[in-house]
Amino acid sequence: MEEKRREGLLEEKRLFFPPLEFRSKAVIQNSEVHELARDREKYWGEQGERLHWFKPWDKVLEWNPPFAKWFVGGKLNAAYNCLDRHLEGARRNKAALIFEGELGDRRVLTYQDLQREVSQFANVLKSFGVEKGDRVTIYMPMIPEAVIAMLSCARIGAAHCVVFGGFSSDALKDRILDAQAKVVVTSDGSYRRGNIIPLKESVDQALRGVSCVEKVVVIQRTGHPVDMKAERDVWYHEVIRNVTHLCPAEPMEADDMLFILYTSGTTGKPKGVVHTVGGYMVGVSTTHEWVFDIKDEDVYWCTADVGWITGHSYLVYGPLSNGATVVMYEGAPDYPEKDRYWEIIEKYRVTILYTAPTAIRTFMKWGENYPAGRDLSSLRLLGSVGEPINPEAWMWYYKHIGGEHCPIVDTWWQTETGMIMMTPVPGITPLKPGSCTTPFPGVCVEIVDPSGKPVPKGEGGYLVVCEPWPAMLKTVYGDDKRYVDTYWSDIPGAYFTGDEAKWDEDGYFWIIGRADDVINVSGHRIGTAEVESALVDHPSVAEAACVGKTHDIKGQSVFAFVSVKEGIEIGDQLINELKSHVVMKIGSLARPDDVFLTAELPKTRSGKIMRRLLKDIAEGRAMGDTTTLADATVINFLKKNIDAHK
Ligand code: 6R9
Repeated sequence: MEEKRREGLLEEKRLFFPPLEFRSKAVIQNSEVHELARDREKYWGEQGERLHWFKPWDKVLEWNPPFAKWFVGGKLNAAYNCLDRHLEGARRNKAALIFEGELGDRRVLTYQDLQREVSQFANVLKSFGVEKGDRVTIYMPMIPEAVIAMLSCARIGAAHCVVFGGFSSDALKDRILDAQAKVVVTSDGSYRRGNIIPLKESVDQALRGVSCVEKVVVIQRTGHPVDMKAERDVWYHEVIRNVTHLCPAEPMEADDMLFILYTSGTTGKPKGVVHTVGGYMVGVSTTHEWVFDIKDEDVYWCTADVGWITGHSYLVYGPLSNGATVVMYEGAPDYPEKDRYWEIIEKYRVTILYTAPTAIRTFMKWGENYPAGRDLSSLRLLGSVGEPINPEAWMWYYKHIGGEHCPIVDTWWQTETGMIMMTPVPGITPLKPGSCTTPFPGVCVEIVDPSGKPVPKGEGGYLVVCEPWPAMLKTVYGDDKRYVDTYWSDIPGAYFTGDEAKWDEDGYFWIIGRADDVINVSGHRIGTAEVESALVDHPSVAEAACVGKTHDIKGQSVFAFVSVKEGIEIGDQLINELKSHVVMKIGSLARPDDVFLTAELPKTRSGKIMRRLLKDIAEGRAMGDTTTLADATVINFLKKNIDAHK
């Protein structure tokens, strides 16, 4: 796929126009919106008006490259904008969250319910000494309390750091320490395919030797026995009892921190991406309304976990700021049956579905009988995010889920961009299967060569953002230098996304994939350096190098080449041990599908591991130029043994 896109073999000519029925009712019908947003500051200033400000801003943007301040002088609160604002009118008793548990249990929270519980929990956090600017780590399953905890932090001005529940205790510990969190919010466990994942146990392990965390709040979800440490650990249902639901929302400077979210990069240490209140809220609120064409009567379902940026921006802050009804599902798509998603859509009459290509490819594999057995006629719009969607999967989604009448919004963006950056605007943009089409109004994205010069249409290069945008990250937590080095140093004058892309004669963008050492496994970013350092941590390993291998369902999988220390026996047992070691250090999402053991890794004469060759080997294709190799016997060994490995 990646190769096909790069070499231009992907000749996708099909064009799908917005159905008249959709277009005539769309939020955005004026096809000139992109033109009208040319004056970016004016445009984003107008969009700022959609929020409630305690104090209006003085200036839309202050730009000291590469540091931006949006809505300077303005004061607002994200939780207030997601909740309180909706309580005055008809939305007060509207469902904000429709939660469906894996076991089939359901909970509906209206805007009023949510506002009350968020205010109560905000008061609980305050009683634990959490103040504006403090950090709270949230390590939770997909249950309403995860959203409640996030909004409670936002209400009092503490920054939340949500860590995906699939991360191991080691990974959790790194993130708690980097953020110096004061409180951890977790649950006893979470359900996955009927099994219990013991989250509290991971928290206990993570907190060994950690002194910054003063309290651990535990939500009872599974009810299995857990250890509660005296003084430190408290049950959510106990501490929230009898707490007042009056808690004024803290007026925050637009540029204050709303949250930190960790993401993988090219080095072993995950980066704490910092998002601010004002710009982020304006960015996600605007894009959520325009891209998902959101109306009051919609039932909107985003399948992403709150542990990822998609969960933050398009399960919590975007939709709630727009007063939407959001479906939240706890479990796996194949539990108890492979039609669980379609059952949920049928049950709640979902109108908008936002999911990932890896899920769509999995559904394709399971076959169209599953969706065909359910009534999906309520759907009117579909979305995709996380990785390039291949045209076959796009067509399947369009036909078998959307019944050939729902536009698909393929949305390109990142943890760092905070908001959708490239996407169709569904009422006006003709769609090409596999292309995220064009930049969102008010966003400037370009494809450039290494010197920063835009490449002509029909060609490819590095994907950059050339103007500041409201939901852009403020910095890397505690490390401005890393922010500058990582994003603003490769391409002169622009933010480098780390992606490679092409644009066609019509100006449509086609993402090829990551240009850096990041592997996209099922839409999750895995840094090769992170997996490598997990492997090298094992006592038998001398050196490790990982590459991404094309995978039918996951997009890419991790392929690890490992050289072992002298005297270590090579065999299946060690391979399994190494895979488990990576799971323990990072989490199962980083488990290598392949581990190839070797005595030596191929290196250049200057000692650099030749990843390009490893990638050729992993993909099973002819090897490129090997002349710079220090020792050709290494590669011959790899070549010979890779067949045995298959
Ligand atoms: C939102 C999110 C970001 C990376 C990004 C790119 C890939 C995301 C995509 C896409 C092609 C799309 N990506 N959306 N590639 N088409 N529609 O996924 O954030 O987890 O930070 O990942 O994902 O490579 O650079 P994040």
